[in-house]
Amino acid sequence: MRRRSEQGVCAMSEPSQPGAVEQHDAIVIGTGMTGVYMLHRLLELGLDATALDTAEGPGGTWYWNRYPGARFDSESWSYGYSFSKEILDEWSWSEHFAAQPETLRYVEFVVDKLGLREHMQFGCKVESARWHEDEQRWHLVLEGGRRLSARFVFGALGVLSAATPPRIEGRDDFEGEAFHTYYWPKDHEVELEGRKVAVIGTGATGVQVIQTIAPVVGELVVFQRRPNWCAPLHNSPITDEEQAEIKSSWSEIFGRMAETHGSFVHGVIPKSYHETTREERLATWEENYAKPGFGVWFTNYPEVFFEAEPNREYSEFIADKIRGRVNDPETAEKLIPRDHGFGGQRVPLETHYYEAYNLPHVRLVDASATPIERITKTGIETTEERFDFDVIIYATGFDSFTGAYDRIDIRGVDGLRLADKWKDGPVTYLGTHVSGFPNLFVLAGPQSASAASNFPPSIEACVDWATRFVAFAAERGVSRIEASEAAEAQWVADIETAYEGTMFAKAKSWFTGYNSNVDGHDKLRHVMFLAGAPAYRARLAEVAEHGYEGFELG
Ligand code: NA7
Repeated sequence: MRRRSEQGVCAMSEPSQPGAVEQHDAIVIGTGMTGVYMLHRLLELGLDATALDTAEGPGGTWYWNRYPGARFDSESWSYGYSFSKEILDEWSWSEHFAAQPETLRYVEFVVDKLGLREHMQFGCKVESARWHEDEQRWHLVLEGGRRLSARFVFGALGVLSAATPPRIEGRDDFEGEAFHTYYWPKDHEVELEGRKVAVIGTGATGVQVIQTIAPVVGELVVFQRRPNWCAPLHNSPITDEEQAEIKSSWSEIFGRMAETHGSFVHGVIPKSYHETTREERLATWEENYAKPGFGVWFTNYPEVFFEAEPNREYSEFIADKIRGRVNDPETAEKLIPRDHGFGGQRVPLETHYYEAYNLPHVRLVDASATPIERITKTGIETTEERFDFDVIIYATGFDSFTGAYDRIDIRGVDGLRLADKWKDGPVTYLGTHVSGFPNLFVLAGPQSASAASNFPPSIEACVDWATRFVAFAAERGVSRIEASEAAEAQWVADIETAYEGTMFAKAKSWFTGYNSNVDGHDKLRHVMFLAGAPAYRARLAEVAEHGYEGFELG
């Protein structure tokens, strides 16, 4: 292991000779929230670490998703890193739910504050990563042929970073502007005013785009295959008094988040549904519907998440809200999900989303009843109608959890391909390691608690745990870490069990790794740790305390 030089620049990070293999102790792939924090911790340990990213700057999700209306659904002040008091003191969020540009600025602020930029390499697309048993090192090849090698590789690829445009015939024929929301153009302003625009997809992204562009465009047609349950965000600016209050309450805020199932500031109602009257429930639900953030989802009676009748009653309460906000009853009914109850899929939070359908130039097309058949030169053709558009926006989601890993040719012991091992769904131990892939840390990814919670606290938990593990390895002279097959099998079995009986189990959404646009992913997979963030952190701590049980250390 190599210590940082006096100037804080890693000797081995300097540009290598043409054809040479750039050597590091550790390589982090990705410079989003996870990669930034992992890189910081590795440098703190004194390792020679570098972070690679395809993008031209840090930020991950917040670098790419520049579509109109992109913003948090978690409270801004609950989303920042908690590890540095200085960062908490120096950064002030302007809104309770910040928009993408501000969040990107936040990540950049953290990167510069921690002096990480010089350890990051942008415009670097990792094409392959191979484990070399003889050297006990990973070898990476970037697009263009550059080669790097490291003892440890940290996948900080994000769970929603492999964007999936729809598989619709004729997509390349369209002569207007068309893009997936993740790849919203950064080099020019997309002209929307007065234009005919189509949005395909009504997940959290589609909802944010639709509500934002509806008042601006000339004509908007939304192609909805299945509706989601949406509820109001109630965003507002943070006043000076609120700012002062937030800044003096960090320990209470993070303390509360540490206790809740999903590391949000919103916890369940500590009372059984069965001990309440309908009047009491309605009063509570009305109150929550009027409050900001995810309380409308999480601050509920526990039975609403697990039992059919309480969930049906709550879903009906929300359905009535939709009926009350959409003028045309037929459109309102189309916007009410029938195939899953409230909370079974990610609940998009919205600002006047439903009211957008009351605008005379906005139309909702039920793409289940009249499916899109093809994209033409001038627009979209369904089984019933032809539409002309200037712009088509694909808000069609991601190949969640495993997609970003599948897109890199990752080969472990004996050339085993990770994409092959994961072809029927991810297989991990602790959501951090994969048997057959030594010294590869899969951070905040499949089968961890990350996506089942407010990301940053879970990211911090994962990264802190990985840091401790690497430090432990360094102290003991351990150069090879591999999850055992038995521990991995048990973890996967536990993950599967936790899905049973939950509302998520049957939902066709990214929560179950479902994606109709990816071969083999049009089935439900077990991709998340659902037993809650506190249980996840406890399990990680337990494994560490027991000398990293379940790992083979060499
Ligand atoms: P989502 O939530 O996966 O939503 C994707 C949407 O795109 C969803 O409504 C899909 O309908 C629709 N879709 C996908 N393919 C097609 C085709 N071929 N035709 C019509 N409609 C299609 O992704 P988001 O980007 O909205 O959100 C991802 C997360 O990012 C979000 O939850 C936040 O946490 C951040 P379907 O429901 O599959 O019928």
